[in-house]
Parts: sequence; C-alpha cells; structure tokens
Amino acid sequence: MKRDVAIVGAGYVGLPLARVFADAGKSVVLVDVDAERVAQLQRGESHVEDVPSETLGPLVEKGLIAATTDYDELRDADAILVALPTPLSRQREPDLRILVAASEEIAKRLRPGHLVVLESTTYPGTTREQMLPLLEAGSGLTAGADFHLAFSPERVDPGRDDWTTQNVPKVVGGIDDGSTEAAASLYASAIDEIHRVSSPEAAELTKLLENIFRSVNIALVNELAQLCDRMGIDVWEVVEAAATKPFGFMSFKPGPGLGGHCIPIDPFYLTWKAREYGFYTEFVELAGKVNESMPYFCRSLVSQALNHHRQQSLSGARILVLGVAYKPDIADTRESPAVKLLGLLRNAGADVAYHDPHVPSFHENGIAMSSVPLEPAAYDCVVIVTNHSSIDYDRLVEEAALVVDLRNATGANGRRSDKVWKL
Ligand code: SAJ
Repeated sequence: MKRDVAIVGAGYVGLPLARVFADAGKSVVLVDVDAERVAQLQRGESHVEDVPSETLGPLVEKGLIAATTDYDELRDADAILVALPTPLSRQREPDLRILVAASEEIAKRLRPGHLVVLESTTYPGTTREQMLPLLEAGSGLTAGADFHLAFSPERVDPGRDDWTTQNVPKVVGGIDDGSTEAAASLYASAIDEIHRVSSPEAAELTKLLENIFRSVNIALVNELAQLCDRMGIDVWEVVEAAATKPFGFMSFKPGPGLGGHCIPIDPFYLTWKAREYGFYTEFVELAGKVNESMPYFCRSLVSQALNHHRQQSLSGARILVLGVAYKPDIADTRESPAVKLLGLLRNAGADVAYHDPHVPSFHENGIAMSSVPLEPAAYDCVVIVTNHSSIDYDRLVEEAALVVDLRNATGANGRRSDKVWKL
C-alpha cells in the first residue's frame, strides 16, 4: 500500500514522529525488527509514554499509522526516516551496527525519487561517509541524482509535553540543495518550523552541540557540588541564587550522575570522530569524567551520613533507594545513575531495596529488582536519587531515620532538618 512516510525504528523517536505526520493527515508505516512490538502497535497499543495508546489507537484504526517487520514496505513509501539507536560499544566507541544493518536493508528497496533522512544522534560524517555508500552500493543508484539524502536530528525530550515533535524547530541538512529542500518540505507538512543548514555534517554537529552543552554544564555544577561539600556551602542555594540572574546564565542542577540514552553517550561520538583530525575534545572528556564520578561521590556521601548520624557503616545498613528512573516522572532506567549507585551500595555490603512508582521492576547492569512499598521507617537510610513529583518528601523526612537527598527534593525543609544530608 502506498505510504507518504516510512519510519525505520518504532521507538521513543519513531513513534512521536509517526504521530505528528499522521496528525497532519499523512499515511505512515513504522518498520521495526521487533515482531512483538509491531504486533502491539498494530493493535494500537503504545510502548512509548509520549504517545499514549488512546492517541495511537484511533490513528491505527483510521489506517494512518501501520506497523510492519517487512522492509519491502519501504518501496511504496515516498520518504524513509531512520530513527534507530546509536549506542556506544563496551570500549565507549560509536556502535553503528544497527544503523549499518538497516541501511543495507533500505538499500535493497531504494528506488529513484526516494528521500532518506537519518534522525539518529551520531558523529558528523555518518550520513555521508557511512550511510550514503551503503545505500548506493545496495541499490546501484546515485545519492543526490537518483535519491535525496539528509540528516535531521531528533529533539525528543521524553516526558515533556510543552515542547513536542510538532512544535520544536526541525533542523535539516542534505547532501545537496535538492536533498535539503526535499527533507524541508516533507517535515514542513507536519512540523511548525524548519531550519535549514548547508550539510548533513552541520546538522549532525548541531545535535551534538545541544547535548554536549548539557553534559558540560551539568558536569560544572557537579564539580562545584563536590567543592561545596568540602567548603560547607549549600550548592543548591548557590545554583538557585545564580538562577536569579535574568541574562547570561542558565541553571543546571547537580545530581547522582547522568542517565538516559543521549546525554551520557552522545559526547563520546564527537570525541571519537575528533581523534581522526588529531583533535582532543578535552572539555567533553573532562565533563564525562566528572559526571561518571558522581555515583561514587554519592556513595561516600551515604557512608558519611550513616557514620555521622547513626554511627553505622554502609556494610549491613538497610538502605532504600527512592527513584531509579534516569530522570523524574518517567519510567526509563537506561544508563540510570540510580542503578549504578545501587550497585555500589550493594558492593559496599549494604542491604539495598528501591521504591519507584514509575518502575515496578528493572533489569539493568546485571541487577534485577522489583520496587518495594514506600515504608521509610523500615530503613536505616533513604536515599533520594530520582525526585519523582508524586512522592510526599515532607512526610518522608518525618518518617525516615535518615535521608540523603541527591536532588534537593526536600528543598528548604531539608536544609533545616538535621536528619537530611544533601548533595
Ligand atoms: N540532569 C542533571 N542535571 C540537570 C539536568 C539533567 O543531573 O540539570 C540529568 C538527568 O537527571 C538525567 C540526565 O541528566 O539523568 C539527562 O537529562 P536530560 O534532561 O537531558 O534528559 P533526556 O536525556 O531525556 O533528554 C535530553 C533532552 N533534554 C532536554 O533538552 C532538557 C535533549 O537534550 C535531547 O533532545 C534528548 O536528550 C535526546 O534525545 O538527545
């Protein structure tokens, strides 16, 4: 069946993208290798919080959104958008195996007139150096002349509903003007604002700048948090005060480290590519080091709190980790610093449980656990690692014997209470 748009990858990027095109009346087919996920989507059931089943269902019933594991359906689509994971290898280098495999499958179905757009966050050069040759080799076609090829970074902020795929400006950069215009006009049919750049490399680096900007600034306040701990200054008070400056400052908050599938990972895509040019992105790497040290710093904070407040060591202490998702009010635990901290506390001999209203259970980093009821008094220490808004933190402080607050969830009350230790 002819489709306006095919989206390869039905994940947290692909599904909101499908929704926004369907809302604009376009017919969309989602192509994914996960047969169970495809079957769910065909039933109108969503696995992505940002696109609830109540929204997806009617679009599937109307035939505006379909899902398949069959790459052959790409032939009948006018445009092919690729929204696949770009993880790091164990050596923390770009792992493009998923993208390469998909490009080879796409190439077999490529035909003259097709538009292909890569949305996955990756290093500058991926579209032109990796994807283009695979598409040409597998199809016998010539990029630019026979089919259009561009990069357009995804800018999904999971859990956010004020800035959405529809109203966040879309950056597009093609291998030539024709490709840029083809991508721009496709996205313009469903997205409010389009911003053209001169090449896929510029678009790829735009996304990395956005995410590295966050990683570096979070690392700055994380470093200050460690200094403030030694100086006896409340870093949260300082960040809040600096945020009163109406210009020239953007506030970031310290925490137990970086989670998610973007901020902790994307900077290393640029670091890796820069080496090809004999260039060392020292800022980026230092930020990574500082952010990755935070779970260890927080472990020592818990140890100090138990020691000073209850003359207890970590070993044998009953600890409740409150919030294991990688950020508040979502269920995703990927790369979550809470999971790293939980493992460190366990390795130190503590008896650790977790409570997270959004995460009934998880299996990450070789740790598989289920959420326990929130009973603060049953533990020697409660560690607030992810500050979900549904928790009553004042009540927690009343009921708990000791609280270590890594997110300033207890706010001013935390400052005043002698049983609250804050990052
Ligand atoms: N974090 C801090 N301090 C802060 C902000 C965040 O410690 O001041 C931590 C969070 O707890 C989380 C991690 O950093 O563990 C990442 O947080 P995030 O707010 O960047 O959330 P992501 O990774 O889900 O979404 C980000 C997008 N977020 C924002 O722009 C606010 C955006 O950078 C990208 O569109 C998206 O990643 C992506 O897909 O690249």
